[in-house]
Amino acid sequence: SKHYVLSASKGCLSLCLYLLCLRARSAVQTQTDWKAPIMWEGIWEPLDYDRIHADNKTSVALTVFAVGRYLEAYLETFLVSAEKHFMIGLPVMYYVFTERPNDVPKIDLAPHRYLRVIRVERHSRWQDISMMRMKTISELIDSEMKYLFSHVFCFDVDQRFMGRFGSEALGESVALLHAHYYKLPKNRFTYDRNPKSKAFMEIGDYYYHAAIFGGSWGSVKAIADACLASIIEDKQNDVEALWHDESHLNKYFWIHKPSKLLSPEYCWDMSLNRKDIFVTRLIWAPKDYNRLRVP
Ligand code: 2GW
Ligand code: MN
Repeated sequence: SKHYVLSASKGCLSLCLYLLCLRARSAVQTQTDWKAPIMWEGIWEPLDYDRIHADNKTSVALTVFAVGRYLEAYLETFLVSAEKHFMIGLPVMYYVFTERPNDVPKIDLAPHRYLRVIRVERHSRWQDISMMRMKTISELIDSEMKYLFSHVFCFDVDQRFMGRFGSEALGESVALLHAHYYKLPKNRFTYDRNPKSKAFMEIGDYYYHAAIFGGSWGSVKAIADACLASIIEDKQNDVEALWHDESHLNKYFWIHKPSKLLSPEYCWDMSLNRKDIFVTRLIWAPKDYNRLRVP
């Protein structure tokens, strides 16, 4: 029948597109050995994900910390660019954590998008500013986010959205491949190698970047709680993991495999030049360490 011909030709077209994508993406791994997808441009269809998540009434909480000089340096660019690219079409709440709520810039938000500012104390050591995010995230999930949002995504602030960062990135637990390590052999990964630290690991699957992680609120709560417990135990033992919360996150995802991986397109360092990066969805903001890391 006519219908059959139509769907057959549609099937043929999809097959061709599929093969094209496979060819285009033959240089990168698109699935882990535990069958989690690795989201590279070309292997997924944006509208499929958008429809499913709209139907499921998915809603997303984004957490971002802007403490000390990071507030003026990065927050406005982060938020304004997120309004252009992050989870467009879904309800979103930005949770901004800072010690100076009054200095948070006023941003124009699209309908169904909200921003909440939450005061946090400013830890004197930057390592603690970074690590203790896990405590704050866990507490806020418990007191508020779990009642309002299906998913939670946690971000570093020193970055800028440049392209679609949409519902395809959502999953039960989501980890990000670090731009500097996805091409390197495993023996170059900078896991914590000190047996005294709870983050200690000898081998792993990938090197994940703590600048972005997410998942269902339950999964993110479990991630934050486990990392926090390890961080606290390290403090009691007077050790600190090599890359702080990132080391603990890598240990967690080694034991609890993430259900989805994001390619480095989702957090790219523009000073690198790689042929397999077809799009940049988010890029690292330049860092002026001398200015930012003095107290
Ligand atoms: C952090 C380091 C040195 C000086 C200041 C800060 C700092 C961080 C700060 O003064 N204020 C602040 O709000 N932060 C927050 O912590 C902010 O959200 C920032 O993006 C996040 C992590 O710090 P960051 O971006 O300077 O660390 P990176 O880019 O070197 O990130 C990786 O390693 C970190 C641990 O050392 C974290 O795991 C981070 O998630 C990783 O991306
Ligand atoms: Mn960062």
